[in-house]
Amino acid sequence: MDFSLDYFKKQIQKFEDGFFGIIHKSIEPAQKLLSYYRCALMEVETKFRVLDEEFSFVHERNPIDNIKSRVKNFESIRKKLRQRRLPVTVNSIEENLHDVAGIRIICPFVDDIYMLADCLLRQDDITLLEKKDYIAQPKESGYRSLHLIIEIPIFLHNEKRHMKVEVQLRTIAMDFWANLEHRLRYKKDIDEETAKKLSVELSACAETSAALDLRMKNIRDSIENKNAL
Ligand code: 0O2
Repeated sequence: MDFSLDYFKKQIQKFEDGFFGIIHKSIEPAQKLLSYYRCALMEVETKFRVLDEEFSFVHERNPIDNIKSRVKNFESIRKKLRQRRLPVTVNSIEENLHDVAGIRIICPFVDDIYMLADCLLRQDDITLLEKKDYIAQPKESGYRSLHLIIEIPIFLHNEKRHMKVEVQLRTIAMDFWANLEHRLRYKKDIDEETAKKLSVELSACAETSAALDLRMKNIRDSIENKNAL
C-alpha cells in the first residue's frame, strides 16, 4: 500500500470533492443566490437591449452585435475561493467574488463600447464598483476589453437585493482574439520556449486586430460623413 503524503492528500481531496458535491446539490441558499445572479443578468441584459433598440432607431445601426451571459458554476466558484484561501460559503461568495454573474457585450466599433458604458453608468439604479479599461491599457497578453463591476437591484416578491455583475464590453475583433487566445492558452504539451514565442505572436496579433478596429471605424466615419478616407 502507498501511504505517502501524496496518497493522503489525494484521499482528502477525494473526500472534500465528494462532500462538496453533496453539499452543492442540497444547499438551497447557494442555489437561491445563483438564481439571484441570473435575475441580475436579466436586468442588465434588458438595459443593453433597450439602449441598442433606441440607438438603432435614431442612428439606423446597432451598437451591439451580440450579448453573451453566464453564471459561474459551483465548481469554478469553489475553485476560485479555495485559490484565494477564502471560506466556501454563501456569504463569502457574495462578499468576495465579483464575477459570479458575467455579461459580455460585443460591439462593432470601439466608440460603441464607451457610449454604451456611459449610458449604462448614467442610469440611477446602477452603481459602479470598479472599472478596468484594458482598451486604453491592454494587458501584457494583448487582451483588450472594458470591464465594469456594477451593482444592480433586483426586485423579489418581498425584498430588494443589490447584486454584483461583471460587464465586459469589447469589439468583434477583440472578442475573436480573446476567444482564440483563451483556447490556445489551455493547449498542453507546449514547451516553455515555444510558449514564450507564441505569447509574443499572440500579442502582435492583438495589435493587428486593434489596427483593424481603427481602420473599420475610419471607413464607417467616412461613409457616415461622406468624406474621403
Ligand atoms: P472566465 O471564464 O472568462 O470568467 P478576477 O476577475 O477576480 O479573476 P482580475 O484580475 O480582477 O481577477 O480580473 P481581470 O483580469 O480584470 O478579468 C478577468 C476576466 O477577463 C477573465 O475571466 C477573462 O474573461 C478576461 N481576461 C483577462 N485577461 C485575459 C487574457 O489575457 N486573455 C483572455 N482571453 N481573457 C482575459 P476568467 O476568470 O479568466 O474566466
